[in-house]
Amino acid sequence: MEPMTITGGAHLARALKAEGIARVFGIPGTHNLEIFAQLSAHGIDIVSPRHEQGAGYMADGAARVTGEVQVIVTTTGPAALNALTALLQSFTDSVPVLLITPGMPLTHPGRGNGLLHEVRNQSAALSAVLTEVMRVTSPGEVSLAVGQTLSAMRSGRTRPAAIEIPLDLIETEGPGRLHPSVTRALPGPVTEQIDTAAEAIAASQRPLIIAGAGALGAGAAGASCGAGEETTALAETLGAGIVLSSNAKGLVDDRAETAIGAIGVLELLPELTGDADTVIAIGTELAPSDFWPEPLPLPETVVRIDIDEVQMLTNATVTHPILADARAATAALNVRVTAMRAKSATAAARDWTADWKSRAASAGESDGRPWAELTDALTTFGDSAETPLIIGADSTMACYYGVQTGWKARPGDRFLYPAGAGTLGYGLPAGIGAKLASPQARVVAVEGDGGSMFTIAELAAAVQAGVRMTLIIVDNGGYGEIRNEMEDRGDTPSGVKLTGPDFPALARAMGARGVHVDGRDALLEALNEAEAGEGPTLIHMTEDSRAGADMLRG
Ligand SMILES: Cc1ncc(C[n+]2csc(CCOP(=O)(O)OP(=O)(O)O)c2C)c(N)n1
Ligand SMILES: [Mg+2]
Repeated sequence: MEPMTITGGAHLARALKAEGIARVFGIPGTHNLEIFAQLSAHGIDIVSPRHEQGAGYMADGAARVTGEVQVIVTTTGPAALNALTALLQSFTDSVPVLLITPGMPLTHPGRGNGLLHEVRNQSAALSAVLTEVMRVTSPGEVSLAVGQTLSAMRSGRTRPAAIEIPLDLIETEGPGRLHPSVTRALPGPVTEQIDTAAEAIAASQRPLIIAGAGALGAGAAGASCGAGEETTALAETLGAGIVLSSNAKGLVDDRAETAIGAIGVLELLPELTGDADTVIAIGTELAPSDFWPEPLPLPETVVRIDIDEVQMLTNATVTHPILADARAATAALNVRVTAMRAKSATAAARDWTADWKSRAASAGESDGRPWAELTDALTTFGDSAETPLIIGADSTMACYYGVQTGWKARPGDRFLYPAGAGTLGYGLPAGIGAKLASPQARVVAVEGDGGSMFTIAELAAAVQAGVRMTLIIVDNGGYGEIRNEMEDRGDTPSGVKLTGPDFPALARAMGARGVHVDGRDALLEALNEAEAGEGPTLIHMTEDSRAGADMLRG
């Protein structure tokens, strides 16, 4: 804690180390040399992504599976802006990634003088995406910025943030001390809110729980996390079904009687929510990017558990707000409801839930048919070991129509999906970050032939870091979803057909293994071989779909 007179870069590394940051994802440049020197001097590991967007997605994946703040380091201008898309993804999905970047110097020789990497207003660009952006003004202030920013990032709803250090301060010495972060404990539920909510739902006939990644809390991937057990217990007490957002997969067992599944893309979802007489929303934005069919009708009784007060007014008319930690609130609600709930009501609700579970399963199977072999292989692969399976997903049909609904996740598994921003090229780097942060887990990324090319360079980073994981590329000859949308509008598809590389050969050129497979059994065998080997493996497969029939085979 004692004051030291050191460079801004040294203040940064010292503060990060004191905050327990053991690894950063970063790319060095002329403006951040002192930062890299100090990170190394302080024993902080550096992972080398091949693009700043990859760095951001890696950090995002690592943060999602650990619930802990992850740090990326870029240089000024293009590098920081390259990371901004990834930070947008983290912001829209409430993931705590901290960007550290140099900025234009404090003492600047004038506007637009053509300094290397000059940006007119870099912090304004960051502020357009992030709510927490600090530009420091002295070397010693760097550690204060770290302490304050981490305090905010570790309290309440987690979100990404940025600290910009004017590049002249990075190498300038100045006095400063450590300012350790202070974290606000999640609020426990208010008894009165629990009591009135419990009363409202105890008599429900058709109760439905909708859970989002907020219900996972900061729970690390593993057997039981967040409010998973409590959510299942409440569903059992009520006879309610549970619908999950994409990123809440792994909160509960997809095969449980109470689990209707991650069906945010199914057209029947509004019928289900409209048929319910009570909805209990736990840690979910109820956002259009999570639950696609619009509008999503909600019943008169809506109980909402969230730690963000603003969410209480967003995307729903909430009759019973419970502003509290999901786990504690769900547990308290269950205790109260158990005391009041009639057995006959639970039995009747259970039949209603079973009916919807089977309707959703048929609809999911029908929408997911082109990816049935993929999802079946992933379920069998997941079941073959006790360790959690983490899927790094992408904005491809194979993920949102296929794996999201079809893969049977177990409690503790994870589906890292770029839901809010819907970016492309997320799955592979997110998977790399997840594996580095959670080495005991098994990691499979699933990407389309289009999206994968956005960040395929990160396969080289995975090889270098010795990351054992699999990347499955589902090839339909181009931007399949967009092609279908064009056709549905009556347009002649344009700009969507892609002549891809020889994916397995590309992987081998980067030092990874690369194979092509046909069918479920060959895929499963390749997944097992990849898991038994070292480093990353790319598995290429083709898709038998409407888009594939035209672009791949047409
Ligand atoms: C960064 C970014 N650019 C463009 C898009 C628009 N977009 C959404 S889906 C898609 C097609 C992706 O193709 P692919 O990964 O092969 O998946 P497919 O649709 O074929 O299943 C595109 C271009 C996007 N979501 N993100
Ligand atoms: Mg495609």
